[in-house]
Amino acid sequence: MKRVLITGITGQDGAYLSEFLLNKGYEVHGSAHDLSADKLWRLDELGVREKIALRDVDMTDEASVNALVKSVQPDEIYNLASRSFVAASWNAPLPTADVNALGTLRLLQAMRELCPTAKFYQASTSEMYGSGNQQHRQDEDTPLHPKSPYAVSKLFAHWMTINYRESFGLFACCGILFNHESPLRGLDFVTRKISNGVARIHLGLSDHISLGNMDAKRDWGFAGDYVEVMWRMLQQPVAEEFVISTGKTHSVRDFLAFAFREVGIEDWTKYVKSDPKYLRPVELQELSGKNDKAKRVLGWEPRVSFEELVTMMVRRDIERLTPQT
Ligand code: NAP
Ligand code: G4F
Repeated sequence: MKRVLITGITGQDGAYLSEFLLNKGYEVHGSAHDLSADKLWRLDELGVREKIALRDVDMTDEASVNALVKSVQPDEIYNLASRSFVAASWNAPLPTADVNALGTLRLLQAMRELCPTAKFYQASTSEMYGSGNQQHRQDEDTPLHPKSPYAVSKLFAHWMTINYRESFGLFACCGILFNHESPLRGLDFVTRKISNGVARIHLGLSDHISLGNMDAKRDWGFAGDYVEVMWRMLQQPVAEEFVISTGKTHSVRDFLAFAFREVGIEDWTKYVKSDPKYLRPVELQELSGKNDKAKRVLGWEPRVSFEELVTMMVRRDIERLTPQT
C-alpha cells in the first residue's frame, strides 16, 4: 500500500484529495496547524476523518516538519498547506511568506534529506500571473508577475520546487491551478460567500450580501475535479508543470445571477451591496487559463460546469441552514 502525506489536509483541497486517494487504496497521512474540532468539518462531511492519520504540524516549525516527514516516510507528498486568502495577505505579509514560501522550502529540504525518492506536488496558483484576459489566456509559458504578497510567496515556493528538481533530481512538480470551488470552500472566498448569502436570504435569515469588486472575472472550476489532476501529475514519468483550468471565465456578477436564479430571484441587485472594505490594494481583473497541455499529456478535462458548480454550492448551503426535522 502506498503512503501519502498531505499538508493542509483540513482545507478544501485536502479533504477532496484525501477522499480521492483513499478510494485509490492509499494510506493517507495528513497535517495542519490546527486540528481543533471546528477545523475538521470538511473531513467529517466527506466521511474520511477516521480513515486518515492526522498530525498537528505548523509549516513554520522546521523541527516539526522534519519529524513529520521522518515518521511518515511517504511515497507521495502533496503540499497544500497555505495561508490561501489573497485579500488577507496584504495585512499579514510576513506570516504569509513564512508558511507559503519558507514552509514549502522546509518541506522540500526535509524530503531531500529524509525521503529523496518520494514524489512531490506543489500547489502553485494562477495568482502568480497577475492579470490576463480571454484574448491572452495564461499557459505554462506565460511570464509571471505576482501582484499580492500571497502571490509573491507562492512564486518563491513554485521556483524552489523547480530548483530542487533541477539541483537535486527530486521528482517535484507544480500544478498551476486556477480558482476551484465547492461546497467545502471557506466562507471568506467570494463564491461561498455568495452561495451562503443566497441561502440565508432564501431562508429569511439575512437581507443582503456585501461585496467588493463585482466586475472581477475568474476561471472557476470544481475542486473535486482538480484534486484528481494533482495525483495524475505524480503518476507521470517525468515531473513538470501543468496549468489546470476550465478555460472559461465568469464575473462575480455572473456568479451572483446564477446563484440567485437557483432560488427563483431574477433581480438580485436589491439584495447585494457594495462595500469598499472588500476592495484590494491591487486587483486581478481577469484570470483565464489555457489547459491544453493537461488535456494532451494527462488526459484530464474538467467535468463539472460553472452552472452545475453554482447550483451544487447553493443547494448544499440551503441544506446546511435548513433545520433538520
Ligand atoms: P485552504 O482551504 O485555505 O486550505 C489551506 C490549508 O493549509 C488549511 O488546512 C490550513 O489550515 C492550512 N494551513 C494554514 N496555515 C498553516 C500553517 N502555518 N501550518 C500548517 N498548515 C497551515 O486552501 P485550498 O483551497 O484547499 O487550497 C489548497 C492549496 O492550493 C493552497 O496551497 C492554496 O494556496 C492553493 N491553491 C488554491 C486554489 C483554489 O482556488 N482553491 C487555487 C490555486 C492554488 P487552517 O484552515 O486551520 O488555517
Ligand atoms: O474568492 P476570492 O477571494 O479568490 P482569489 O482572490 O481569486 O484567490 C483564490 O484563487 C487563487 C487562484 O487564482 C488561489 F491561489 C487563492 O488561494 C484563492 O483560492 O476572490 C475572487 C474575486 C476577486 O477578484 C475579489 O476581488 O472576487 C472578488 N470579490 C469581490 N467581492 C471578492 C469579494 N472576494 C472576496 N473574497 N470577498 C468579497 O466580498
